[in-house]
Parts: sequence; C-alpha cells; structure tokens
Amino acid sequence: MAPKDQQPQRGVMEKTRQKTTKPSMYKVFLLNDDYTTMEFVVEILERIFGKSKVEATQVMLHVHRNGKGLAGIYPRDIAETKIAQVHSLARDNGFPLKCDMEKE
Ligand code: TYC
Repeated sequence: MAPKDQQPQRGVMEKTRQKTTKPSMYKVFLLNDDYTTMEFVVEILERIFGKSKVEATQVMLHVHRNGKGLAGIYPRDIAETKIAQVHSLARDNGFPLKCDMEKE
C-alpha cells in the first residue's frame, strides 16, 4: 500500500462545479413594411417589448429607415412568445407587421 499522502483522495469535491448553464439568447427584430402605421409599431414596442414611448419611437424610426431593428433580446421561448404576440396583434388589426429572431 502506498503511503497515505500518495493515495487518491476519496469523497472530496475538489472544485465547485457550475450546475446551471446560461440559456442561449435570441435577438428579436422588427421588420419594416409599407402598410403598418407608425403608431401601431410604437404601441407594440411599448406593450410587448416594454419600451418607453421615446425608446419605442426611436426603434420604430430606425426600422422605418433601415428595414430592420432590434426590439429586444430574450431566451428562446420568450422570444418565440413575443413574436407570436406581435403577429397575432398585427393580424387582428389588419397589418402585415412581421418580426423574426436570430441567435445572439
Ligand atoms: N414604414 C411604415 C410606414 O411608413 C412604418 C413602419 C415602421 C412599419 C416600422 C413597420 O416595423 C415597422 N407607415
């Protein structure tokens, strides 16, 4: 038998292990179109994405001018739910507003 100080230690956790993993995050983008009103897009950004009126207006104008803009960054299931809410509200109001998501 090897001397005690050369034997492997048993039952001792040497390092604390990270048990949790961070969820992958997804960017949700609003897409421009020619028919959805600016007011409706601002309302969506306030109601669904929690933006202030000022922020919502800035994002809406960015989308209007550049074709696409960031509405928020969320874990996958929350991003998917927000997109479904936007599409449903847009459809109900007769607007073709679309959004999509992309892994961060
Ligand atoms: N381009 C639209 C208009 O001129 C406004 C708009 C902005 C539509 C952002 C969609 O995601 C959008 N009425």
